[in-house]
Amino acid sequence: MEWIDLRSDTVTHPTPEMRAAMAAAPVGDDVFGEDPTVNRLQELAAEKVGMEAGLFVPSGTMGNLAALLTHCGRGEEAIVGAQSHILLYEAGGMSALGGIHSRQVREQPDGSLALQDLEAAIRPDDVHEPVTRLIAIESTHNRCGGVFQSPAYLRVLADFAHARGLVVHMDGARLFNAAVAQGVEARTLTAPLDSVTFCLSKGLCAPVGSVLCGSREFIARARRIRKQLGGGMRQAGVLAAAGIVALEQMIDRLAEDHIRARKLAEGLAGLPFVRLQGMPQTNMVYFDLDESVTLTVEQIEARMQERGILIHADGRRRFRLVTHYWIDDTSIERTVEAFRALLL
Ligand code: TLP
Repeated sequence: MEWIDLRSDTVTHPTPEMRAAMAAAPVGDDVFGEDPTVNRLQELAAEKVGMEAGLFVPSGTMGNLAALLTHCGRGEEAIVGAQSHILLYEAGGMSALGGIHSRQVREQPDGSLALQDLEAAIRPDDVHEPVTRLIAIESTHNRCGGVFQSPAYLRVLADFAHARGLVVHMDGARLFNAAVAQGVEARTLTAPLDSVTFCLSKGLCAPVGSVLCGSREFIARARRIRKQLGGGMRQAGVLAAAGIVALEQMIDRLAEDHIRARKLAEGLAGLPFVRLQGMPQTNMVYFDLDESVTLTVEQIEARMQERGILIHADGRRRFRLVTHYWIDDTSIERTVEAFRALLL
């Protein structure tokens, strides 16, 4: 049976071009800065996001953590979205490992952080309070439905933060989904910001890795933090080689994933018991099942699995389905049909 795996775009496997590039990659010791393939990936990444330098890291989580530990000192505060991945799904790394205090601001339905909420969250200069240092923004925003932030908003956010002596870090795990969905270059979104992490291993299909980008001075400091975290890799060029293919060949095709997510959402919206969170902007379809459905989400997951479809519940009645390179038109039709057969 061929699996249809809609649990995440993290399940993607490397393409044949990536495997070939990995086999042929020239390598060196990257802790010494001597791996030519890693260096090429980092330069390419920095160029894509309009920043001076990049740092190859094993995961999006490490990229975000290294950014926060580089920008913020112990007892300082990072303003994060209440639904953000950094806050909810990174095992509290910033506080556990960096002593960084989080201040949570509720996202708007479009995933943005409202400037008036940010203004209210910034601490005054008062010895009782932590020092606000950073604002983290997520785009695309996972729990808000894979929604993206516009270049105009990001510019305003950066100006707002800089005028108050703060920095902006973007968790851009799916930055290129955000760019492709808006028909803009990634750098148009990120250039005003202070740092960004993006992932090579999600919709872009590389097997491992993310890149943290920022100024040359910031990345030099982040490099030492990566070493502290155990993320200094040696002949990592075999991994970076797949990342280069990801950046050179896999960005534009993300548009296909967005079209399929929309088709999936339209198909599911035609079923009476489905409440869509909204029409997908990128590759994520979030929906709730109404109370008329008597099966639990665990039973639904198991029955779908019997039909060769892997899905992931995200709450008592909520699912998130994610499209990616290994999901084709037939997968979408089969999934809608399976939901219909199971629940009608
Ligand atoms: N997200 C995963 C799970 O952790 C939830 C997924 O399946 O979507 N930022 C964002 C916005 C993410 O969605 C993720 C992964 C990360 C960071 C972390 O990336 P990794 O898994 O490489 O550490």
